[in-house]
Amino acid sequence: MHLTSSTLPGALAAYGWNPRIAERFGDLDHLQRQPVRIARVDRDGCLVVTATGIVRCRIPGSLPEPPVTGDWAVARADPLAGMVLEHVLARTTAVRRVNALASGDQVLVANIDTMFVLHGLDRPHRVGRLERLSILTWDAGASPVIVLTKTDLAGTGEAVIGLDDAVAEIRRVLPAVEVCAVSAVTGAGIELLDAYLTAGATVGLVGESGAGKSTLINRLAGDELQATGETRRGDHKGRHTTTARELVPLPGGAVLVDTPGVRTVAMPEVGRGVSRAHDDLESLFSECRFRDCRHRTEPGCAVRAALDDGRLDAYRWASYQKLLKEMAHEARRTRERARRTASRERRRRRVALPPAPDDEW
Ligand SMILES: Nc1nc2c(ncn2[C@@H]2O[C@H](COP(=O)(O)OP(=O)(O)OP(=O)(O)O)[C@@H](O)[C@H]2O)c(=O)[nH]1
Ligand SMILES: [Mg+2]
Ligand SMILES: [Zn+2]
Repeated sequence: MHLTSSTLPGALAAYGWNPRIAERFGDLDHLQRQPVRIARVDRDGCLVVTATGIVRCRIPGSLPEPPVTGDWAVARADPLAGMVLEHVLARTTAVRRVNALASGDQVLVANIDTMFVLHGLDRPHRVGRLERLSILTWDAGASPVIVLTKTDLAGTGEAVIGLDDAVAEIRRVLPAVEVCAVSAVTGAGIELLDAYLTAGATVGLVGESGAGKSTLINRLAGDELQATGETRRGDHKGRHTTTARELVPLPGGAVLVDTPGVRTVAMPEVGRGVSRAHDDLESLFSECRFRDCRHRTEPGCAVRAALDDGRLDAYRWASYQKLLKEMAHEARRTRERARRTASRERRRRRVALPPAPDDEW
């Protein structure tokens, strides 16, 4: 039997296979070469989904870039080495983080359509973090949805933030992003997520350790597929239970990507994500009288005018400025670090750099 895009996909159907993907593979008229999706990457290779199931696959050193969870690739069955990755398809979306230890960014998850950015009501609200994760998602070419979790705790001693306050603050700072509130324990609000979980869609989940990513995945899957961990008493911090990025198929045909908890969110240099989050605000800039207006005391400043007549929320403007300032600061630091790393590299050629810690985005 020839494995062609018309005779596939078998097990691939549950892992985000869709007509667009089929087209990108074309016809692989070979028994030995077949389309696969990377389900998980670990130290000595990866797990890939093939038409006939999940198998271990070798990653040859000759690949120009390492594969990441969510990648689509062509693999061949080698009589001696088993499955070997041959090449990785160009990514439709790629969530990146700044990699301070090596030059360039590092891709974390590939080919997601939507990212659920989770935050639990049992944790102090830091809207800046949700904003950064949303911007990273837009930068990747995917759409963020902020998911407030643990709504069953609202009004109890366990919740440290109010649901309405949290939603109001997100809407104020990030009016462009969708917000859903759910409880993975009672199932309340879960149906709000259905709109994104269509057959063939890939949805990533990010958030601090303990935010409830794996619990939500289990709820959506209707099965205890992913390990979950109690949060610490007192500050409700998570225990970094999930340690790898991993594809989890849902009964309805969507596939989720569970990820390890996020500690810090380092931003790449200002990209399209910021404009996606704040295009209404940034469009004011073109109305300022001076092209180089700094929106402080300049005459004819459209931002000042909008602040004065209430069209622009002062809190949002302050938070936007804070974001840009922090990002500029980080970009400087990253460039400086990259420069130092590069010169150290030149001095000590062939000394391998340690990999970046997996859970720091
Ligand atoms: N009350 C309540 N508890 C929840 C809810 N969702 C998750 N939890 C609890 O929160 C704790 C952490 O959940 P996990 O799903 O392990 O969190 P995670 O985001 O996957 O964490 P890491 O894998 O460490 O990044 C567990 O004790 C869950 O039972 C919820 O909707 N309501
Ligand atoms: Mg987890
Ligand atoms: Zn101005």
